Amino acid sequence: MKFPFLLPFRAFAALTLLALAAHAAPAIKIGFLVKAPEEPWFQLEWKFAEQAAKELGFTLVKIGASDGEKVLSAIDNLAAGGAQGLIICTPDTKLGPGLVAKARAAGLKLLTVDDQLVSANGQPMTKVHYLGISAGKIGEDVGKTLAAEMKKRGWTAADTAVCAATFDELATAKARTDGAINALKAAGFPENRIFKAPQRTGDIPGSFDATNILLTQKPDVKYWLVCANNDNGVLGAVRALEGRGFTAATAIGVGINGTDCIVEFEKAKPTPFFGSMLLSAKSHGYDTAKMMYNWIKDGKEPALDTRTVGVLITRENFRQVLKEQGIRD
Ligand code: FCA
Repeated sequence: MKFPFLLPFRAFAALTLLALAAHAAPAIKIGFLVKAPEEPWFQLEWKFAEQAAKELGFTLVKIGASDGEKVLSAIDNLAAGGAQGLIICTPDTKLGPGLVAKARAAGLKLLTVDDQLVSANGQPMTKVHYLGISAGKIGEDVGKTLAAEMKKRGWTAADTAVCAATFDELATAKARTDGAINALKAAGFPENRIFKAPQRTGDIPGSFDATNILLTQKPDVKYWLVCANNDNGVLGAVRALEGRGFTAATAIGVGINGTDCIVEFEKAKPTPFFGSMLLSAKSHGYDTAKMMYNWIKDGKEPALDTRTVGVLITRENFRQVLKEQGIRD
């Protein structure tokens, strides 16, 4: 070794450089909290967010939280762990103002996805960044699909009724079923044969129970058309219909998400689950994660309100469309 006296200096210089590098670019950490981690839709959102994390080089913290208390403690944990941002589909949109205050106090940038926060008076919090679906339009497409399929089969309005499994406490859900009902009415379906089955919870059991009550009240309907907030809403209704002997030949259901109905489409025998409006899990997972990353890294604020579209999938085309969208191999 020629200049042994230089060693301590070199070690010092290397350490200083490392410290400087760490200071110049703090590791980016982003939380992605979803309300129902067991549902395929949210698993796909996470999968695409993870893809962004890998490509851009940040840490993604996935959190499942089914109630408000869990959301608030998740924010504390994220802040303690050095996160700078939170993407959230909250289990309770009415947490709105409290959630915003808590995130701000914790120094977290906030981007809401899927479900928009509401203020104390129930109005959407339009100043909080949000990426969601064009709920009314997608709902209308559900209604148009149901009306077209009914016409194709030659069912009369007198023999047919609509079961709308509703979850009106969630604004995006209400906009979807309202859109479907409006499109059915616009297609000439009589309003007095459109029935709402209000769900107590936003999951499959919630719509199963609600639909069973409706079916008990309307035993004489020959054919049913079904719409709901999402695939799970239609799935619950379909299971209730099957319990009363309805089949793919006597009931038509059209869901929303296109991700939670794949198993249904893969069944050898068709069920009343006719189709679904496939949403873009990639936009909701990858794009939101990238928006948050750019916001933290370069101060590039995302658009306040972004809306995504849906495309109809059925047993006929789902394999091809899922492949095109990178959801299935
Ligand atoms: C809501 C629904 C989900 C999904 C998402 C885009 O959160 O509950 O199933 O449709 O919007």
